[in-house]
Amino acid sequence: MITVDRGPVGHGRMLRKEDRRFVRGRGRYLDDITLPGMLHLAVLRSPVAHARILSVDTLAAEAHPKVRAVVTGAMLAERGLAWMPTLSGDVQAVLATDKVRFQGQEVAFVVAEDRYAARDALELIDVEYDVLEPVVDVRRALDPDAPLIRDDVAGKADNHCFDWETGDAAQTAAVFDRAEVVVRQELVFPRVHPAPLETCGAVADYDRVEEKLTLWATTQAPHAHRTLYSMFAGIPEHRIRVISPDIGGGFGNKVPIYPGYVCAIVGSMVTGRPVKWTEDRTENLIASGFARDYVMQGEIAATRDGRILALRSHVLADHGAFNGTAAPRKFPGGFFGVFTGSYDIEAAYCSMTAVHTNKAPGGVAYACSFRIAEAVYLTERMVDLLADELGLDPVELRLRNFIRSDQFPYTSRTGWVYDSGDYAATMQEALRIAGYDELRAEQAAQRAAGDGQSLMGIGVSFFTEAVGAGPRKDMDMLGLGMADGCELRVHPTGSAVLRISVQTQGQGHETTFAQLVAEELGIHPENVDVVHGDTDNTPYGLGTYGSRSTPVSGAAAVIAARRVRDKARLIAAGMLEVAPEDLEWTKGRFDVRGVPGSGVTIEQIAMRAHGAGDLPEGVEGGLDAQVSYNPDNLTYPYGAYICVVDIDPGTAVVKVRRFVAVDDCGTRINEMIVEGQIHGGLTDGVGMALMEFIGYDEDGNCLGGSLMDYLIPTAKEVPDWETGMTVTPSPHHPIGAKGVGESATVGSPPAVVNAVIDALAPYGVRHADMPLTPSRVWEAMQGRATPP
Ligand code: MCN
Ligand code: CUM
Repeated sequence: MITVDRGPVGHGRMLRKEDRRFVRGRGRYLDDITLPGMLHLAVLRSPVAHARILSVDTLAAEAHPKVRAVVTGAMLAERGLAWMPTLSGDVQAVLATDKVRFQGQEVAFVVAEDRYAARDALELIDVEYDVLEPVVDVRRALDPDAPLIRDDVAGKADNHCFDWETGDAAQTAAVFDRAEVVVRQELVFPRVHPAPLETCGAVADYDRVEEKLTLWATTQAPHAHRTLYSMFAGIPEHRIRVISPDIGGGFGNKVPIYPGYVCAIVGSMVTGRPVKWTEDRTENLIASGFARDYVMQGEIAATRDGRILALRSHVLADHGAFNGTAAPRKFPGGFFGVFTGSYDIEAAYCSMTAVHTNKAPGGVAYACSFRIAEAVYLTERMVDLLADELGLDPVELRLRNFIRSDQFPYTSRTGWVYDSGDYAATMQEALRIAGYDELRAEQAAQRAAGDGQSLMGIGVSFFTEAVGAGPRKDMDMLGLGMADGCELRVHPTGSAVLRISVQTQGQGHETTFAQLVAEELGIHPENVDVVHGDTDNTPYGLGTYGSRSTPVSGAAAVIAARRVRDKARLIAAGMLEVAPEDLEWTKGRFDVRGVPGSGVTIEQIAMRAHGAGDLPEGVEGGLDAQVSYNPDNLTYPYGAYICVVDIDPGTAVVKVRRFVAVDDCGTRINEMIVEGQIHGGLTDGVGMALMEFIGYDEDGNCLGGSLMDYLIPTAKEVPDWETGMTVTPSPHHPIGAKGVGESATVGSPPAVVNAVIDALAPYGVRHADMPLTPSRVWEAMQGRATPP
């Protein structure tokens, strides 16, 4: 045990506890799990985007000497398991029975003695397809003659998925009618993929004697998954244990339940042996949860002198073949309604039409804050377009329209209650770090010199997120309320174990959650063990996504520690024979008020709580607390980002020269971890803005099926990040912390795009869609619009 040093034991920069095992290669990821007698599962996937299945012949595969089972959709259908519910109330085929609806869709699976045999046997399965015309272009999905994708749904006659709206249409129209200036632009946020380093996988072990299923799975939400497996497969919930081991990145990709997990479970039930399934890179990219894929019509209304009056947008959303989006039930468009952004405006309205196409299901993944990434991109591009129209500096236009610090809590025009903020201060800090005026002067000088060697662009974005879903009255997933829990136990010797319902995929929870408890109890974070990712050993909660761990489970941890402290006070009072009110807490000890050193430490109290002798009247033994936290509201982190790019006019290659990010996520538990989150998110943002893209050809073939085609940025493509911070605590979180895990991914794409468009101003370019690859930038420089 670490000796207690009452120095800065709580919040602050602290090296990550989990890195001890990660940097020594001692992490235990899904693929490290090997059980005696374990079999391997491989999935046969559709080579085409849309086809009727005429027949599936598995005889040759079954005859393979190492094959133990071959399962088709028809076999699952007999057990009522061919279709499973998605997180947004649609259904998705586990294995196709009638048709395949996207390239890469699961058609059959093989369980064999080893992975190679399983893969080989896939080749022996003969599927006869009657290929149908696919729906690839989202804009044509609702055409009267478009092929019908979801003929599995009774009565369905078109590819419509859902409609949704928010804001006041009439009031917004009235404001637009009288506005002096209106700017319109279509913006495409293309389909991208979270592409975590570790792909998805599962090891299922069904014990036929105990009738108990143990499932190791790459899931960001083990408890929610367990409940859904129970509801779907009929296994009693207490007979399912879901373990989420070390995870090599989730980024939203590991929120949904994928057919592969279900196949692994079925495979184990059928063979009576443990079964492992792991995706390869291509399977992950073409068939698991994508992100974005929004075509947005943006409109912004303002006065001539730069007062933003209203925002309006229509979104055409591509949800792929099945609506596999993970979003709270009442929010089919996620939190896109936060699209009024950081501005105090008079009116706003958004309508959304979501459609099905012959593409992989998903929709919310990749550090999205439930579609706020799309919303921020829309608004921050529209504000820049307006600044251009008005001839105003984009920073000046933003400063004129920010919600003022004295307006918080601020209710947005679409009904979101922003908890706290001082946007102007954060913007000013970013301007200071960037040296904004000097940058503009340098750009002006470059343009005046007109040597054509390089095109410098400066892009600004300001974002507000809504993270920490969420209050149970408003938010649930498939009827499960979005609360999260924790359980804290202080052992007799004063060390502690904290069991949490959220699950780290790299965010460092084993460190930051220990720090939360350490700060409240005055014990060293090294003496607080954090247990997560195991439904048998952690309290119930909905898991990690939407940057909700700190706002929800983090709050639970603080409250649990404070309850333990309250109980410790009673025990200390008994030990010192004084009234509890006469005790004074300083980190790690209770002393008699005014007499420092007179009291007892938390370790002494812990021993007493478990030890011999009487406790005060009414106080139970032990020093534990359990909390399920239902947040009052979301938290609203925000930030100001400034990006400087240089474009080579000869090759149209964009180089990101500098990137300044000033984030405000309220109180920071561990500044170093927060900075790491921001560095990662900024890298994501540069990737989306400049290179990441899941495209399809006209036959529905996925063009982003490998990391040679789906480009993700490396250290070479990104600059040294320049980060800064302001701290505006959340008033309703027990330590004032807001989530931060997605902020930089959400806030940075518009800064990069705004910078590129700014650089191209001498060419008269007004807009070009992401990803701004050299060819797209080149097209824009030639006056050609982004090809669809
Ligand atoms: N933190 C802090 N102070 C704050 C806020 C957060 O010290 N005021 C710390 C937290 O304690 C936690 C980390 O920063 O260790 C992120 O916290 P939070 O914002 O609560 O987000 P979550 O832990 O819920 O993580 C989810 C978020 C999401 S939704 C995606 S997507 C994403 C992201 O985290 N996926 C990631 N960052 C990722 N980082 C890694 N390495 N891997 C992923 O898969
Ligand atoms: Cu939307 S990606 Mo994160 O919320 O797991």
